[in-house]
Amino acid sequence: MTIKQALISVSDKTGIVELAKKLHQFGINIISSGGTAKLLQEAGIAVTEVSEYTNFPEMLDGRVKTLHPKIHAGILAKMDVPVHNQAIQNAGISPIELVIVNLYPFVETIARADCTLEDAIENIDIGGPTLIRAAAKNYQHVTVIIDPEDYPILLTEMESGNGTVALTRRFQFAQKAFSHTARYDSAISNYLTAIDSNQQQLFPNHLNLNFNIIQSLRYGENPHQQAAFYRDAINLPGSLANYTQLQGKELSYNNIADTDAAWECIKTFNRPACVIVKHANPCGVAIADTLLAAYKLAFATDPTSAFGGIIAFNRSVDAELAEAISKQFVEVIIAPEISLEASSILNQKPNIRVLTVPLQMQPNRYELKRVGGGLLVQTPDSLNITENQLKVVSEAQPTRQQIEDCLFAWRVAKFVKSNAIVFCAQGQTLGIGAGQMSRIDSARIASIKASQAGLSLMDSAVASDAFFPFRDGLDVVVQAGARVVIQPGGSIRDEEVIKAADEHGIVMIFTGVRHFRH
Ligand code: 93A
Repeated sequence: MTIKQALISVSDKTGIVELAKKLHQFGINIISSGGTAKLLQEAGIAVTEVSEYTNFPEMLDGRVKTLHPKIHAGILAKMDVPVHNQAIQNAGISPIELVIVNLYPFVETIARADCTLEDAIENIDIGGPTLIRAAAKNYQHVTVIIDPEDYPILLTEMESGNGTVALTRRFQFAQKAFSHTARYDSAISNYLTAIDSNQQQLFPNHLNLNFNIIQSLRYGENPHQQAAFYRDAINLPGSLANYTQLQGKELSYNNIADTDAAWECIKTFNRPACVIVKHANPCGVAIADTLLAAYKLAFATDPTSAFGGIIAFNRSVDAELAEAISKQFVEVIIAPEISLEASSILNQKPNIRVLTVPLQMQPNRYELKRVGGGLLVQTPDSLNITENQLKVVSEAQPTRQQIEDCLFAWRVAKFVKSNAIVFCAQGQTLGIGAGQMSRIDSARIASIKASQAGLSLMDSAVASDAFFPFRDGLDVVVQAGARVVIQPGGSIRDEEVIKAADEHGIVMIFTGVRHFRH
């Protein structure tokens, strides 16, 4: 069946002028909604505006444009069924055999940091999906195009088919159209179910998450496990799932998990910083005036563990830094940018995976942890304390440097698995104790690691991700050399612990919040 009439209504106007010109050459009458009609007319293409065609103006700020029986009966009529044919003829409606629509950019709108609920609602397309679904339902008679990438396919078909599109192709377009509107609606549903009537985040009775596969992985945490990497349909450009890989072997499951830990940690620093992660824990973190200085300091924390680690930076990696990193065995480098010179240096080590991700703070809506037969869901730990939230509880008062050291140690401790003990000085981690079942053991390990690396803990600051249940943990860190301790407080033995700090003559600071990470 030759296409005589087409309806075009597109938000993404890419390639539409060129397509419409071609359709016009096929002798097709083009009907088009306000903005699209204007663009085509400006390009000198003859189009009939929907409002002119229906003799009904667009109304409600464009909420009603194409929602009219004259449009929808023209799309839905089965032209080989005499009563349909007769009915539309009687109503003075002519068939529409081609529908080209793409929808209001709902997903792009909600991805914007400043998107309000009102913005999101206004970007829920009603008329567009109705056109798409009507055309897809009637694929026996109608061709539906929802993706500018399909314009060339459509034209090739029409050229070879003398103005017609083959039924198999129409069916394929209809399949694509219904998948598209389904995804569109689930993005709306996901967004809305996460908001309660008071605009607060809430946990709905039914959690409707939507993730799309990025890649299959060679295996999971272990070679006998299968695995894949998925991206949230709600796009967060500053997140690892949006990585670009510049070189290197395929990412493994463990690479991705560790790189994510490094990337989320590096994003919390304003100064040039370096985070080295091994087995999900930072094994060296530093801030300095340059990335190179930060890298050297971070590496010095624990050179043994840094071997084969994941290294993250929060600035562009330059040639000098690339030279320095090339000297060590590294699995993954991640940064917002890699300079061309740095790239050509890293290229000489083709096994190193080099990734870039835009540096943007956009926490996930939910943190998910699978448990037997269920799912634990929480909002992410995106709390970052500031200096004025600190409470000095000891007799001794902190110096400016000690406050800076504490804030740095606290930021790092948040990314270390509990129980976490982190010794720092002058923007460098000196010893990190992670993932022990008792806090005192984490404290012992942190000080052992510092001495193994030849780093002195004298006059250091130490952060503990949760309170000291007894004074013994505090005694260990003070004996190791700490002169200031930052911790949440809140233990029933706080008094005993504060007394111990005063006995030692050290500074103790409470944050009032803890950062368990299990
Ligand atoms: O506001 S709507 O839900 N109401 C409609 O009747 C309608 N018809 C088409 N949105 C509607 N559209 C959408 O308008 C299309 O899906 C397309 O995304 C957009 C094109 O508008 P314009 O041609 O005015 O730029």
